[in-house]
Amino acid sequence: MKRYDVVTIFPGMFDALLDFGITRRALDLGLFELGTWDPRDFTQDAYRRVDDRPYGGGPGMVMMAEPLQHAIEAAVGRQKEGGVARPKVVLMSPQGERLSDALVRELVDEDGIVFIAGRYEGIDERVVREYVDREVSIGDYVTSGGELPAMVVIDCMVRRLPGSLNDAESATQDSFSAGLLDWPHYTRPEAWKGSGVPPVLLSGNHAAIARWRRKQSLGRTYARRPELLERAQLSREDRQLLEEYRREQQEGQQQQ
Ligand code: 4FV
Repeated sequence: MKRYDVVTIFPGMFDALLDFGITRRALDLGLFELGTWDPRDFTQDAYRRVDDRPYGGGPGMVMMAEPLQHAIEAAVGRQKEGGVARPKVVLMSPQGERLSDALVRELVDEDGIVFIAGRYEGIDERVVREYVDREVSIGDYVTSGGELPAMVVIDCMVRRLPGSLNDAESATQDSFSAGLLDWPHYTRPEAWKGSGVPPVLLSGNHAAIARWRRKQSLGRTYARRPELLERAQLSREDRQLLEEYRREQQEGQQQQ
């Protein structure tokens, strides 16, 4: 069982993970536990203040060190009580390592993680130095808080926990782990708005279907994310499939 704790001033946001879909079922199966720790609960003042103006001036507010200190220490303490020898503290921030399938696979090996979900302009840097083991970013843009980014990471990890996905679901897992984009999907009805389904998918010929799907993954990755293709280990057959895809695309364009 994995233990995830989140330091957040909006604990209710995590119901989105706990009450729906695959993560809800994984929780019910006891594959992971999730706790939330609100820094406001660790304040002494009547206003339960967790933010203050930045030293050096400038816009916005910064999350104060003390409420965070007590919330982080309480979360780490809970992890150790639960048998996690060395809980990792992960700060979600745009300054972090870019989240990828590879980083998800690394993080899912941790027995316990305490996520810090910042708000405002960010958290006091001394807290980062004192407690944070890794900073992780979900992308080069700014969200209004670290909660949604933390949920993205937790969702990606929980999907990888053994027993979390049934066979049908695990299929979707493979695309990025193979380093390629996914192939296109079709379902009933066979005809929709005058457009049909690629005949190979109706052929029942599983080898031909697998070949078509691999070609689509390679071709779409080449067209949309060529940098992924550079990192993918392509077989000689893959190169042939890609050549075939490109030729078909060109022929398709010439016919238009
Ligand atoms: C973010 C990201 C992110 C920055 C200030 C929260 C916000 C605010 N976290 N990947 N991109 N965080 O934008 O992880 O406190």
